[in-house]
Amino acid sequence: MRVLHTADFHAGKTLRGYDRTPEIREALQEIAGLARTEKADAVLVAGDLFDGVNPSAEAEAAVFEFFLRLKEQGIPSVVIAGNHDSASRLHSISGLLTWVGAGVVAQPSSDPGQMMRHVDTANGRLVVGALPYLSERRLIKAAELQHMDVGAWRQKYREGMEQFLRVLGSQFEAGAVNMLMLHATFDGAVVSGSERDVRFDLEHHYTLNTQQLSPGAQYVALGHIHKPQQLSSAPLTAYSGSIIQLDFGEGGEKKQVNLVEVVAGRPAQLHVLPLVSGKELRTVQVDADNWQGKLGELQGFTGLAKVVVRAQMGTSVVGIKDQIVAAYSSVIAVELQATAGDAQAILPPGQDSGLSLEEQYRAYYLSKRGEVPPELLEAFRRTDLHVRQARGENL
Ligand SMILES: [Mn+2]
Repeated sequence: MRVLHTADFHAGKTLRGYDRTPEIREALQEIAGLARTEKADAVLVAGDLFDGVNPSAEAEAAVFEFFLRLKEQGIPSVVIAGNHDSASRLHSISGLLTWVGAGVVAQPSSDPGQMMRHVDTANGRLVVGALPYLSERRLIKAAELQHMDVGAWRQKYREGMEQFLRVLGSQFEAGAVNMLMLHATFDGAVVSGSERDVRFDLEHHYTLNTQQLSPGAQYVALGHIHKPQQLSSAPLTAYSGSIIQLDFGEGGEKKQVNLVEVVAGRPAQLHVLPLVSGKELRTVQVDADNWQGKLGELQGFTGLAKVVVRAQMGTSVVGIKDQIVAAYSSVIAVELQATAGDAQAILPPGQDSGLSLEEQYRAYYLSKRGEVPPELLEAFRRTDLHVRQARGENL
């Protein structure tokens, strides 16, 4: 049996106002094509089909077209909701999607049968324990939080998830190919570099361990982390990653889908199928007083670029942004970076500096009192992180 695993489409994604949906649609067409040419018996989609809970019509068209293509090719699929998806919206169309052969599990259930999907293929029976994204907030009641430290909170999340995984594993069938699929962060996962400080995010993130996975699973299909990677070989566990480079942190990253070759009762084999759709993302660093020369590398660049301008003390940066954008059509973002002592180089108040919240805070502190003490910066980051988590701005 051949099972194609993909995830993290993020249809509807915009990057600094630039709509990525056409590229995502093209990548989905590429994947449907691979499913046919690689003779996949089934396709697994491990969450984050959409970038937001209220996707654009174009985003919906791209995703629904994908499932229609699979249907035309006679390839069934199993789908879970990710943290970016609206679980209730996906649930509301799950009945319709069943008609094109897509078995959707949008919400976790106390009844394990509701989270199992069975696919009878020409090459045997596939059983998938499908656990959609489960927010830590939903798992741990708010009332409990006030009396628990963060470590206990994380432990509780792990135990709760482990219970779900154990129950799903108990539904596996002898004589069938058994797999798990979930949308979560695992210990040891390597994240893409990011515009935001994802390393910090991960340290404070709720994580699972591959040792918590049912040994009966012949393959564990993961979604959530955008950098494709294999996490463990027993059980065989992997992220397929996002299908295009979604933000500048993923710039230059090779994207892929995973093809799993497996028969009942035997170890599975994982094959990487590279994807070629989607624009390349690139970040270029230049100095404010000498930006023209360095930007030469963007000549003929057909991807999307971000330019980081390092501003020296006393250098005027007013107008640079407009000049760069006018000169290079691939540039969709220009950021100004002030190093210690350069706070005054930032644009006059009221203008969009292009700095992250943390950079703005550092610049502000610098202009008032000097270098930010590390503990204070740490506290600021943590607050910012909690605000973003509360908004659901995860990975
Ligand atoms: Mn994602």
